[in-house]
Amino acid sequence: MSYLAVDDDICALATVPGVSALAVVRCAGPHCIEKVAACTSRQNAFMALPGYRALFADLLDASVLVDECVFVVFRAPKSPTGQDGVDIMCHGGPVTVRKIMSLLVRNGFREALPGEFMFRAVYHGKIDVLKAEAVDELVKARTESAQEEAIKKLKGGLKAEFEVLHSHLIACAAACAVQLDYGEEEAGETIDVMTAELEKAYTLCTELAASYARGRLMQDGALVVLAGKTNAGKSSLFNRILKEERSIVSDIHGTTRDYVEAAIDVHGIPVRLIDTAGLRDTTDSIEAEGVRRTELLIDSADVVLYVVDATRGCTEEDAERMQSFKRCIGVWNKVDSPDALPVPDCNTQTALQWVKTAAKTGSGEHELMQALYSMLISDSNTSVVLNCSVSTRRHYEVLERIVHLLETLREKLRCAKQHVFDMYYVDIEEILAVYAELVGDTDPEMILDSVFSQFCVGK
Ligand SMILES: Nc1nc2c(ncn2[C@@H]2O[C@H](COP(=O)(O)OP(=O)(O)OP(=O)(O)O)[C@@H](O)[C@H]2O)c(=O)[nH]1
Ligand SMILES: [Mg+2]
Repeated sequence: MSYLAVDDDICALATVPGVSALAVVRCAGPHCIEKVAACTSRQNAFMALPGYRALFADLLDASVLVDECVFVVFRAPKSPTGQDGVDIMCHGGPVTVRKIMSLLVRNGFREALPGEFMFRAVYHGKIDVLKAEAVDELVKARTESAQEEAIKKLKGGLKAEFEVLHSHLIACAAACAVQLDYGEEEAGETIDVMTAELEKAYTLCTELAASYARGRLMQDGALVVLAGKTNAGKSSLFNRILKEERSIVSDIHGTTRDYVEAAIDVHGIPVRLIDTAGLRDTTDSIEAEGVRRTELLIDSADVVLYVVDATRGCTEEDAERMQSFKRCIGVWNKVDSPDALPVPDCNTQTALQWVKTAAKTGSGEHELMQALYSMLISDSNTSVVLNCSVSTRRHYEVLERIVHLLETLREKLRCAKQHVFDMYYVDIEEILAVYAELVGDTDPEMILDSVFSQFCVGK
């Protein structure tokens, strides 16, 4: 089934499946109002409802009561999708929802594809692609910072940055067009104007592309693994960070057998924090499996917090391990103990950053989170000050293409012995065509997969 089949009636559960006070089953399509009305106890009142009005009625399946619902009717074209629509607010039990979906499908609805309602809204010009992407980002935001960033985009923050880029491209195209129309006397001046506009476009475009590292981090988050030898205090630290007794703590070596994970917010970055089985040679097959899992997690971690028991010190084996990790912070734990040894010298022993902690008292936790944040954003160009950062791969890839085209044109302008303005004009037109893709001002089919298939069903 294709998104482009916009003339059929679609339905989907728009709320999270499961037990809840209410659930919303969303319907859209040219005949959806009469189809839903036909399944209610108040068909005539339903059909007479103007848009954005609600009606309380029984939902019936061949005269058998399915649920008592509130129906909100939307009438084209003043509707969220630009088509007729009905939001069915029913009781939130999964069986009720299943029955309603089945009833709708038997009455001519098709189950919507992910993001299909959004697609229809874009298709009918109710919102643009950038706004649809901002809505998707908003519903998927996992930290307050990510949510606030998405709100900025919803309010046109990213679009404003893109429009500045567009204005430079247009200024460049305009200078070129004037030159083409009025001859070549002022060629030098025109080249200066074009070069200046291209430079501005290039700077902004590279900044936008560079902001993707931060944007993606805020949106997708990071995987952080607590690893180290047994009894180092990994689980104690995990519980301390979570502020709850999630992992079992004991002075017996090998207490944690399988990994335990939790979601935390590190200064706005959504992080999956994982407590793992302590690393040691063992003949116990279950513990060995735990160690194997730890190693797998370490391989895919963005950062490893390698916990060392300060009362036992850092062995060569610890140091070697830590140096083999992509990104690692040494956590010198149990500094509250009278037997704690001095923290190793970064330069001589491990060449790593160490943070001193006492999971037992909470000392050093703040410094650890700060160090983790700094390491996580070390790839992001924080010197870039933009209103919004780019957080979708699609935007990033299109921006990279524009950067490349701008570089090529800049070089042509710089190196040409004789300026061929009609050739430059074709190049600028090509850049503008790629720009149109960026803002979604293009054939909907071109961006279907990369945009709408990522959305939730019911959105
Ligand atoms: N004094 C002191 N004791 C700690 C600290 N952190 C952990 N401990 C103790 O060290 C012991 C081991 O702690 P765990 O958190 O279970 O250690 P682990 O690294 O998860 O151990 P495994 O699961 O066996 O790999 C427990 O008795 C803790 O109470 C600390 O900061 N100071
Ligand atoms: Mg443990």
